[in-house]
Amino acid sequence: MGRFLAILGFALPVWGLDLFKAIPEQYEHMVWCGHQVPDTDAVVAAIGAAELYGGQAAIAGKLSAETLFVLKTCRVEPPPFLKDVTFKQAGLIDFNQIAQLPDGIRQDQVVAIIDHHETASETINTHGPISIDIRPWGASSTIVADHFFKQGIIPVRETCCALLGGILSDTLTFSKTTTTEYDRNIAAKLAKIADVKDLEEFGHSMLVAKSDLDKLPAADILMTDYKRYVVKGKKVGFGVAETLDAPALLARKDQFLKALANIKANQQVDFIFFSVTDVKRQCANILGVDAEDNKVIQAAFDKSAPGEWVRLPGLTSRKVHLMPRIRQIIEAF
Ligand SMILES: [Mn+2]
Repeated sequence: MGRFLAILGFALPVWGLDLFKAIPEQYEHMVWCGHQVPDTDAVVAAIGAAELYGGQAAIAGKLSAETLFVLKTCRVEPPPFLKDVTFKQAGLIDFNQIAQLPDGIRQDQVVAIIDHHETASETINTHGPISIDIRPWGASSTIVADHFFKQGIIPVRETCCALLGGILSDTLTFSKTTTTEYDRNIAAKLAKIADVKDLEEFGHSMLVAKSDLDKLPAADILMTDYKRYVVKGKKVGFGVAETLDAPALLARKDQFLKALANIKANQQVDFIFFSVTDVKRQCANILGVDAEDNKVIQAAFDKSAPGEWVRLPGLTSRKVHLMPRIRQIIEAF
């Protein structure tokens, strides 16, 4: 009987995480983690989720210059690497795709997902029902902050500042087409608590930190915001560098071609793309490395120049503008 109760006691919270009612003391064993290559939104939303629901935040890869800037500005400690954490259950932040699952998390450990991305053909599979909250908002940080406020809980000031950074990062200070009224309203609320007076200035400083890429090798720039996808069984890698100084990166085309070829060979992806996204001119500049990649670019955007950047004015979001077209083409091959 005692054993039975013990099993029951352990079994109880397994599939029971309620995103709408935080019980932090029940989930101390949990880890909250974003996609393999962390961006600011994924990192700070995981920090927020751990504060609200219990457990701890972790990261699966190196932090970007922008994320380090936000954490430093907000006086928040960077989360530890996932491998240093022991945990029983996991909450996924800012992704739902198997291809983006960090090493060290098994699909059957996942009890919650908070995200704002498409559910394509390769969404996580679990053994039981889990809590999933995916909303078409500008940032996962907005969704986490909304859970705090709806439950009448105020995040600590440092977390408010960090979540604000996550929203400004993903929406490029409300300039992206993915921005919603929720992002603006919740950002204003967070800014008030964190005592951040000038959102434009905070967002701009983040962009400057992000654009400081001169000293980085091409391969590192390519991997700073790199996502993996599986489309109809084909592996796709797609790196993005959003920058205020696009010309400096565009001039390094030969280095990027070499880096793309290396990554394609090492990761054995079927397609690889890289976009230097020019924030000033609101324009993606996409590069593929071989005939297969260029065929996809040609079909998706009706433009191609093998070995050259393909300029795509008005297209800035990998999630909304670039990846859906690429996905469509690869699915139709
Ligand atoms: Mn995000």
